[in-house]
Amino acid sequence: MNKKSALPPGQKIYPSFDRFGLGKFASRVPAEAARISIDIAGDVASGMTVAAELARLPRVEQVTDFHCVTTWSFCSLRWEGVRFADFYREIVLPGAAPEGDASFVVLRGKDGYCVSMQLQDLLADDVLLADTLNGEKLGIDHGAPLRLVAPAHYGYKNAKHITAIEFWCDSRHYRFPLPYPNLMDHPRGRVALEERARYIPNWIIRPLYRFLQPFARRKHASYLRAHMKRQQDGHSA
Ligand SMILES: Nc1nc2c(c(=O)[nH]1)N[C@H]1C(S)=C(S)[C@@H](COP(=O)(O)O)O[C@H]1N2
Ligand SMILES: [Mo]
Repeated sequence: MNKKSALPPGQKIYPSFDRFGLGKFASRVPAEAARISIDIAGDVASGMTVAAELARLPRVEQVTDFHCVTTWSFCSLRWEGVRFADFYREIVLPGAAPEGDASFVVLRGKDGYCVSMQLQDLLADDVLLADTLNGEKLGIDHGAPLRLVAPAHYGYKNAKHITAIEFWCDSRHYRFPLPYPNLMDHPRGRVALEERARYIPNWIIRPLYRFLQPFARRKHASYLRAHMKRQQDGHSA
């Protein structure tokens, strides 16, 4: 269900929820996305790889809206997974022991994408590591096997295909995968405050992103179709 009221500033409803992202990642559909495995690294006492432990955390279900920085929104998505806060407190803290001020978090995807989040934002109640969307196992289009769901933050903070999460004391080891990374990646990216980018005013960013949106959409759709076709051909061969 999609609704028209109470959208955050500068957002418009798009009628379907499709695979989307930076143009540069459209062609990088991960080949293997069945098995969850997250490397924990950064300024930690000991690195670790998390897999089966996730199943021990309480599962939660939530219905939230999704807002892409390029101004499209889709409302009422039903996600299931575990709270990031539980993952952090039950698994990361005891297992990896991050340094006290390691609050600059970098999430990395199997497609090479990466994005930063602040630890305080990740610990919010509505931030999930999700493996299920609308009652079905996450597909390759929406971030299989596991993705971040942070509804208060723009889509680009919601990393898909998560393969590593790093806890750093500063941003030295991080570069957002766009030219001018320090402009296009807002340190927090909160939707309600329209934190789309740094320094550039929203009256410039909104029309620019609105213009670019259909190109990114088409590119992502066409590589997804090619991927699905390859898979089908592979299975029937
Ligand atoms: N790994 C990865 N995560 C990503 C992206 C990406 O290209 N790769 N794109 C981001 C952007 S810009 C958006 S809007 C959402 C899109 O999520 P969807 O493909 O499930 O619609 O994923 C975000 N997370
Ligand atoms: Mo986005």
